[in-house]
Amino acid sequence: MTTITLVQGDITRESVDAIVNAANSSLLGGGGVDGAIHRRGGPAILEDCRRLRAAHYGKGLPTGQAVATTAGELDARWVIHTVGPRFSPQEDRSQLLASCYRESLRVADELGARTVAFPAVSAGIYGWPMDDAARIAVETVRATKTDVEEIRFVLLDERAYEAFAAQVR
Ligand code: AR6
Repeated sequence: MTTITLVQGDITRESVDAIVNAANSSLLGGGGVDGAIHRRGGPAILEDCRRLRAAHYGKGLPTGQAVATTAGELDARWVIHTVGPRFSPQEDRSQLLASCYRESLRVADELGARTVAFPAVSAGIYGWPMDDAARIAVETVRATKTDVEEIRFVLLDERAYEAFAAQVR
């Protein structure tokens, strides 16, 4: 049984087995939640990202995939970095966004993580409309078979929280 919970706040303050990062394919950090995770988690996360890049992702981590690193100084064991698609009004990229959630849960299962915190992937700098991002997130995790016991969506502001709450209700 997997439970879905919602929290309004900063994901870097959560205590869970794994925190999911809305990264970019370079894995070298950025703004938004990515910037916050690297700032608060410290340099060990970037060191791990650089190692992964050198070993496997010289061309970048493809959109829709996920990979784990240490969580550094965060109150978690791992950060799972996933690359969301940029929103496009011309092209339906929702399968790529769904893939971020599926792949992150697959990596979480490989690690043995039981509690996983997700931000609203792609719904910030990548421009995805929040209601649609919330629908895809909740529908996808509900449809994914996983050993994760708690999937916690951590939403920075009230608007995002309400969008997810409308899907979970
Ligand atoms: N805790 C929880 N949610 C947060 C936090 C936080 N500390 N900070 C931001 N959010 P974004 P994206 C929310 O832009 O759209 C980066 O530069 C934010 O309000 O972080 O997938 C990467 O390197 C929004 O609702 O990620 C990529 O280049 C959600 O998290 C690019 O941005 C996602 O916003 C990825 O863009």
